[in-house]
Amino acid sequence: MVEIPPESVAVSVSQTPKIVSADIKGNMRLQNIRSTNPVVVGDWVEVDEQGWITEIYDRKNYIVRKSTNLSKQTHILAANIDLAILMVTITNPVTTTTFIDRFLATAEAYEVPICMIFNKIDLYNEAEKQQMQTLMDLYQKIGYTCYALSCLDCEDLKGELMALLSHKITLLSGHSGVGKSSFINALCGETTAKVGDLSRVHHKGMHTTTFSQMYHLPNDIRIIDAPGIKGFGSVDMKKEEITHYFKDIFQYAQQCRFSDCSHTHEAHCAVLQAVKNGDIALSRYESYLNMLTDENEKYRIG
Ligand SMILES: Nc1nc2c(ncn2[C@@H]2O[C@H](COP(=O)(O)OP(=O)(O)OP(=O)(O)O)[C@@H](O)[C@H]2O)c(=O)[nH]1
Ligand SMILES: [Mg+2]
Ligand SMILES: [Zn+2]
Repeated sequence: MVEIPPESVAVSVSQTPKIVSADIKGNMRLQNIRSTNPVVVGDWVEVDEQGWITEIYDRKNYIVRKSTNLSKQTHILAANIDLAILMVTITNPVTTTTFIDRFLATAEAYEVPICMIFNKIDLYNEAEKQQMQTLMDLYQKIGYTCYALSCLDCEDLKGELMALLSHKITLLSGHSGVGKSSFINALCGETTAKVGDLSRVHHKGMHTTTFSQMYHLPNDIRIIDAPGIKGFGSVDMKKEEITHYFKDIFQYAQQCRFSDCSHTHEAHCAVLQAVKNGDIALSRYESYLNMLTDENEKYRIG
């Protein structure tokens, strides 16, 4: 079996896997018409001697990005992921809790373990540091491991992070400009991934990393630098299932009087009561409502 990197490109640091160029034949594209990209980073495939991909193995999971047009097509970001890291910044750019919670819910739906990295701590003033700490406390309490660092200087955490990523395929996600490529460079101590100019961060639609790419780092670390994402979308996540992917809300949802409670207006709703008591953070509840009422968005479970 040969591992084929995305778009026939892989970048290898220190450890050198055999890299081959390969492509798929037209008829294979047709077998998977709902996806704009039939072979994605993280896929395991068979390749013949001519460089044609003859088989794509079943994916244990995959993450889909919101389609930018109204067609039914989806764009798969990556497959066979062992860990998803969400990189978050308080400023430059702002990462909203709605975005964070959508990402977490989507990854939960795929049963992909998640951890969060709050980056650019060197830039924050006292108020921003406080805001970051509040968010870290919130997400750590729910059960997500959080790290706070600056890619400009993260030597102290490097060992721990390398151990966390070791022997795994990790998807690194977050808005454009949060520092994903910088993080990969910091980990491997080389300028491997192309880093954007900070002044461009606010210009919408300008992504420095434009396609998903897998980096092979020492310690058997395989990390996928995915382009900055604006939002996650998918189909088939039923409205009544959304609470399943909000761990903090789910524990209360089971105690509601009505089994089909939407947790919006019903009497004896344990979720509404927990929000009132401060046991569920308001931002989390708002993200839940946001997903619940988002008629135009569809969610997909892979
Ligand atoms: N001050 C500061 N700047 C950082 C830090 N991490 C990254 N940057 C800067 O932020 C800008 C964007 O970094 P990138 O690594 O290109 O961001 P990205 O997430 O890969 O962006 P896309 O490829 O567009 O998705 C660059 O100018 C980096 O030098 C940090 O910890 N502190
Ligand atoms: Mg990048
Ligand atoms: Zn309820």
